[in-house]
Amino acid sequence: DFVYTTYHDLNSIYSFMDMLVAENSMVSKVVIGQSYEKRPLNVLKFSTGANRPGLWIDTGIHSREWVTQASGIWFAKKIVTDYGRDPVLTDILNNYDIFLEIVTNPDGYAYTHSRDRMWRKTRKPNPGSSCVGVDPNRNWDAGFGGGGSSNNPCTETYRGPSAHSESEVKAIVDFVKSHGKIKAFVSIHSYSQMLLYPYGYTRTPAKDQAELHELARKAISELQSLYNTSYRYGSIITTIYQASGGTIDWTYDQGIKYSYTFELRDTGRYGFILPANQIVPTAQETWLALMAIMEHTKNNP
Ligand code: 0X9
Ligand code: ZN
Repeated sequence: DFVYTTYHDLNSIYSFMDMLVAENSMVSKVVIGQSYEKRPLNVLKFSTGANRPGLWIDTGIHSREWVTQASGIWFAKKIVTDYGRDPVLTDILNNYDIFLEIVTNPDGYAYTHSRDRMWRKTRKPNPGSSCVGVDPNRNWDAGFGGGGSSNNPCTETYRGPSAHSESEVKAIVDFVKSHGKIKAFVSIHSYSQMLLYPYGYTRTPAKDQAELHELARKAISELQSLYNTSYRYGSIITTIYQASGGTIDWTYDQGIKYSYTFELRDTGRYGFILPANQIVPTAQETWLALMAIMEHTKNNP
């Protein structure tokens, strides 16, 4: 049986997904594209009926943020376990499909196991530079090239040659556009213990700022109720720092009102190298916040 209390390599996560699909009729695997190194970009689809609007969750777009992929695995198991048992999740899944991309940057994730545990970016070479990779959270067409992103391929926040130049990003762009009915989009990072909403590229408040702020407050209060983990919350630019070309600014500008980014545990003691005994508690508390966001989305169509 699969172990949720340790970190797994890429092949082990791919096997987990196939096992979950084999054992649960509500789960299927959608391949939305392939990475630069030609790995599949697998999205788990949890669905109990046809033609439903969608809720999106991604983890691991920054490959070194291992607690996020590990939490994504736990969320997948939680969804199949709780459907038909937890009335709130059951109601959500009777009206919405959930899409979960656990390894959003597979080339980077493989590299964090084989060569460099602290690798963040994609693994696409940059012509004219010996430095590899693009920051997939600066590559979206939302204030692309603005403050808090770099044009230097040797930096951790290199935005890439153009918006959506990274196949890992473009695959999600194409998926969101062709689906057409994604109602909430949650992109999960670590670390800092924050729940953030748009914008990151501009100080202009999002038009739904008041509602997004109130829902963030509710979500983090649910999160804190489990292990007393404290989170900050607010817009990206006012709470963490300016970041242009970020995922949820693009999804919000596409009309997905409930666009959020988490920064999971911790606040810096271990940082990206979070001890494995914190995987399950991190996933459990985060799930409560995700449920708050999904339930609010369902109740405010
Ligand atoms: O810098 C980032 O990309 C994020 N922090 S991290 O340590 N995970 O790298 C924060 C950016 C805010 N999120 C979005 N712009 N979506
Ligand atoms: Zn990140």
